[in-house]
Amino acid sequence: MRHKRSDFPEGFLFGAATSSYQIEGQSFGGAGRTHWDDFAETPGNVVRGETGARACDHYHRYAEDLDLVAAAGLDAYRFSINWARVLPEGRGPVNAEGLDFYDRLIDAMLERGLKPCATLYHWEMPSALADLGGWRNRDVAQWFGDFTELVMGRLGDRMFSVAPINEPWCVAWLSHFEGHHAPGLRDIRATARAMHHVMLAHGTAIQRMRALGMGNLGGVFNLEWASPADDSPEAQQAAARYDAIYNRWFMGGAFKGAYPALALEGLEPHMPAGWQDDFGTITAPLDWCGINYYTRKVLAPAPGPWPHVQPVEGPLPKTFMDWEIYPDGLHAFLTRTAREYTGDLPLYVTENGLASQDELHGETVDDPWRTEFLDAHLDACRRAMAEGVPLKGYMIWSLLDNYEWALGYEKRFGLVHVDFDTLERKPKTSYHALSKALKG
Ligand code: PNW
Repeated sequence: MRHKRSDFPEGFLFGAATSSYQIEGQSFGGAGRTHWDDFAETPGNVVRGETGARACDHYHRYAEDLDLVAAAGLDAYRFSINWARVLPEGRGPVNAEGLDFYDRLIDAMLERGLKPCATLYHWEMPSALADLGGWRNRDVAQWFGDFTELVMGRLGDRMFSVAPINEPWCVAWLSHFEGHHAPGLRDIRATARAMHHVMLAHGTAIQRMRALGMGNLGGVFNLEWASPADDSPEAQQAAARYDAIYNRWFMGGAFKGAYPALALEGLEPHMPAGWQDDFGTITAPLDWCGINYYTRKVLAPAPGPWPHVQPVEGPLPKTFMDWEIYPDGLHAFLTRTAREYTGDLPLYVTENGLASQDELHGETVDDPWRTEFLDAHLDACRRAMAEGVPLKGYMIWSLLDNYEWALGYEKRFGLVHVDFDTLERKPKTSYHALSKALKG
């Protein structure tokens, strides 16, 4: 790597991120079903119909995985707590084995000197609650609040940081408008409800954790830079609308107590009654803001129904996800977020990384593109910090190759290669490069 730890301020946090459904193995330890099991088992939704039933078997191999985090010289581990593992029906009876698992997992982090950074919802909606409407049902905010209180009542004293919900855009828009993630809906009314209820659930969970006396609470938002396809006012407008739906809805909700007009123009007629009265909860004060950044989209106007915007092929080199590599977008988001939304609030990059087709040569897994990608994005971070942005840490998605949702096990984001037949872990060359940089 071009970077080393000493290029960053004292105390800057380096971490690796994962999520429960993508690595643990949903079939182990008495976990309940989630809407991802239902979605993945429905033909046509996921490549080869793959599910997270076994995934990386992290449920049984977590000690080995945390050894890898620690041996890399990383400071923090971002993980998620699986709602259906703790509450198989989403509410009611607790699966003690599930709660015990997270208890052991967190102690294992602390034993290795790693800071536990938890997410409470990385998309494991229990099927029993999905059947009641999931994110479309306003009650989801209280169900999620109750789950949060239960889990943090047991584990809250050992957390470094907590965020309620990973990537509200994916939870709401990608899953209810585009239909690419569970529950796989393509329905504007469901979308408007999910867009609002996900923010209400976020604020409710923050309030419940404050009531327990917890601190260092944040939000994790995925941001995607929106570039107009050309200079025409129509393309500029299309990009601005995309930006409003994808980015500004959630940032505006959490930090300004308002949704952007360009998104409301299509969603307002479908919003649940009384939505304007919920901002007192939605803007519950946060201690930090997390940004997950991967790429940008190039956008053109589109005929047909609102939002009249479509992504078009961009000119930049792409990752194995077909996502353009655009580190300038990370710099732009860090500066814009601080300037327009968060001011002096600490920012973290909570996910950044790429899927690649890595090359196996015996014991070596070669992924020079990952090292290059991380360096380019660390450059973007340093530029933003030099301009005064209070960025406090950077986390890589992901520690392990894992279940990449609708794309199954083919898209590999890990610093560590996983053989999905033997489940053997092999650190890639990027892992070794990072480890050297962090120790140097
Ligand atoms: C994030 N999109 O998801 C998630 O937090 C991870 O669980 C996931 O593995 C990672 O990024 C890589 O995909 C996203 O379609 C999934 O724009 C899809 C999109 C964005 C983020």
